[in-house]
Amino acid sequence: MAVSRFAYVKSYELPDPILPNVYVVFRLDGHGFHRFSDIHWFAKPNDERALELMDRAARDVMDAYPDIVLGFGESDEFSFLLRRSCTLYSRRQSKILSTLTSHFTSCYVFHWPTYFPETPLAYPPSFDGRLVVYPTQTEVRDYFSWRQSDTHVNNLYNTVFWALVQQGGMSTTEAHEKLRGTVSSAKNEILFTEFGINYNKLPTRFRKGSTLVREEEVVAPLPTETMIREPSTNLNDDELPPAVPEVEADTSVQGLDPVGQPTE
Ligand code: DGT
Ligand code: MG
Ligand code: MG
Ligand code: MG
Ligand code: MG
Repeated sequence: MAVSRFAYVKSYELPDPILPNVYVVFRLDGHGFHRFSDIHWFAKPNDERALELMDRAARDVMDAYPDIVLGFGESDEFSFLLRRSCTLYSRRQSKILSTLTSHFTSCYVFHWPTYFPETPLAYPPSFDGRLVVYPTQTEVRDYFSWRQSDTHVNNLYNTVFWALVQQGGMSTTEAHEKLRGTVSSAKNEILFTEFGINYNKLPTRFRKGSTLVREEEVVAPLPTETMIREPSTNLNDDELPPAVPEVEADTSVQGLDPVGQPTE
C-alpha cells in the first residue's frame, strides 16, 4: 500500500518507555477540588461519601489493571503501585498515564450518582496524574509512608480547625491563629478538652487513608513474603521477592497502620 506523503509526521512521535525493572507509582489528584468540594457541599473536614467514591473508582481501576498491586487514597488523591515486571502498554509512559487517569476519572463520574444521589454534578470533574519510578522497595515503602504521614498531619489539623470553627464559633482566621505552631499533642489536647473528641476514635479512613491491596490467590505453598514490609526491616535488594505474584483481581479496603512518623 502506498504511504501518503504526510506519513512522515509519524516519525515525530517519539518513544517514551519507562525503564525496565523499576517500580512505578502512579498518583492522581483532583483538579481544583477546593472549589469542587465546596460547590458539591462536601462535609468538612471529611466527606465519607466523597472518600468512598474515590475508593470505588480506585477499586475499579485495580480491577481493570491487574498490574496494579497496591492503592492508597486520601483527600482527592490516589496512588497506585505497578508491579516491577509490569509490561502494560509496553511500558509506554504517556499511554499508561493517560489511560489510567482517564479510566479513574470516568469511574468517578460513572459512580457519582450512587454516592451523591441528592447532588447532581454541577460540572465535569477532572484529575491530573503523574508517574514516578523507584528503584527499590525502600523508596516504594517510604513513598507510601510519606503519603500516609500527609494524611495524618492534614487530618489532625483539619479536624481541630473545623471543630474550632463549627463547634467553637471561631472565625477561620482565629482558628488558623490558634493553631499556628502547635504540635500534635497540643491539637489532640484541644480536641479532647474543648470538644470531647478522642482523635484516635475517629474513623480509620479519615486518620489513615484507604489502602487497597490486591489479594494473593491462596495456592500451595503459601506465600511467605509480602510486598511491603515493616519500615524497620532492613531490606537488601538481593533478598527481595523477584516480583509480586500473579493474583486475582480482587481488592479490599483496609486501614493501614502508620508506617511513618508524621512530621510537623
Ligand atoms: P489542585 O490539586 O492543585 O488542582 O488544587 P485542589 O484545589 O484540588 O487542592 P488540593 O488537591 O491540594 O487539596 C484538595 C482539596 O479538596 C482541599 O481544598 C480540600 C478538598 N477536599 C478533599 N476531600 C475533601 C472532603 O472530604 N471534604 C471537603 N470538605 N473537602 C475535601
Ligand atoms: Mg493537583
Ligand atoms: Mg487536588
Ligand atoms: Mg490533593
Ligand atoms: Mg487509539
